Amino acid sequence: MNTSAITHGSVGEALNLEVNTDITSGLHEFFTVRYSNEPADNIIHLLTNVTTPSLQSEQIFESWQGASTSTNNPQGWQLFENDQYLLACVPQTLIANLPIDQASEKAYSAIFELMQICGYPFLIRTWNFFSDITSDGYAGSNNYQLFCSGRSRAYQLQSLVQQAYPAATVIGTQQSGLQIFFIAAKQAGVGIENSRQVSAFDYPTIYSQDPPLFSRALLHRNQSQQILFVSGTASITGHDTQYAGDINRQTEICLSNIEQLISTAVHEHDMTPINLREFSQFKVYLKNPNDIETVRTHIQQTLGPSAPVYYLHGDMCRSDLSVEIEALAIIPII
Ligand code: 3EB
Repeated sequence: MNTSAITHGSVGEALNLEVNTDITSGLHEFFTVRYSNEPADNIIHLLTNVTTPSLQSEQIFESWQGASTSTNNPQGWQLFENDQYLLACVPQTLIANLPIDQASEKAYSAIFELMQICGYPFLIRTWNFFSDITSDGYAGSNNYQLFCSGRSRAYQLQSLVQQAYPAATVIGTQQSGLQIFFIAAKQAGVGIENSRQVSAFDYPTIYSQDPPLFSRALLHRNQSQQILFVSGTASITGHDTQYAGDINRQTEICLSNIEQLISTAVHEHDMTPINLREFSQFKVYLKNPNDIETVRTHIQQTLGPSAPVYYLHGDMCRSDLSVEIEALAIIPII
C-alpha cells in the first residue's frame, strides 16, 4: 500500500463509508465530510446547506482515503494521517462561542501548533465555513473581514516557516459557529497565482484591513501523485468583482480563472498537463439555489455531462458575488 498518497471520492463511494466512519468502531479509514441540511451527528465534521433536495440528494459526502486515524489525539483532535499528509477538523470545543475574529485566530493558532507537534509543517489546503459572512461584525468590519484579521494574527504569531499560503475556501453557511477542516503535509507545496487577478494576500485594504491569506491554487507533489488544489474561485479580475448580478457571466469568469491557474501550473510549475475534464472534483457554491439550472447548463457545456460537480448552497464573502467554484485534480505519477 502506498502510504504517502491520498485519493478523493465523492457521493457514490462515500455513501457506503458511513459504516467505516462510525466513531465507536475505532476504524477510521476515511476522512469524511458531510454536507447536509440535517443537524450534525456522530459522523465527524461539517454541515453546510446543500442545494434544493429535488436537484441533488440531500446529503453530499466527500471522503479522503489513504490516511487513517491516529492513536495520537491531542486535546480533542481526531487526526487522520499517513507518511505525508495530516487531515483534521478543528474541534468545536476550542472555539465555541467566540466572536469570529477570536475564533479564527484561535483555530489557526491551534492548527499551527498541531502541525508542529505532529510533524506536518506545511498547511496546504483549508475549508472554512461560518454564518452571516457579510453581516456587520464590529469595529467597522464585517464577519469575513474579522475572520481574515484573526487568521492573519495567527500567522503573525506562529513560528513555522510557510513557503506558500494554502489553497482555501471560505463560505457562508446558515449554521452558526466556525467550522474548519484542513490538510497539512510534510513537504511544502507550490503556491500558484493567477496573472489576471491581484493575489489575495496583496489585495488593497478596501476589502479587508488584514489581507486574505491564501494562494489561488496550490500544487503538491509526493512520490506517487501531483495534487492541484484550486481555491474557491470567484468572478474577480484584478481585485474587482465582475458582472454583479449576472450569474452566467460570473460562472464564465470563475471557469476561465480556473483554466488560467491550470495553465500557470503546467507552464510555470511543471505540472503534468491536465484537462478540466480530468479533474477529480468540483464544488460549486451558489448564493441563490434558484441559479442551479443556469449554472449547471453552463458548467456541463464546459465540463461535459458526467463531470464530478457538486452543487452547494452557500454565501460568498462579497455581497456582489453569486457563485464560487473550487476544484481538485489528482494526477498519478506513473
Ligand atoms: C476572492 O477571490 C474570493 O479568504 O481564504 C476565496 C477563497 C475567497 C478563499 C479566503 C476568499 C478566501 O477573494 C473569496
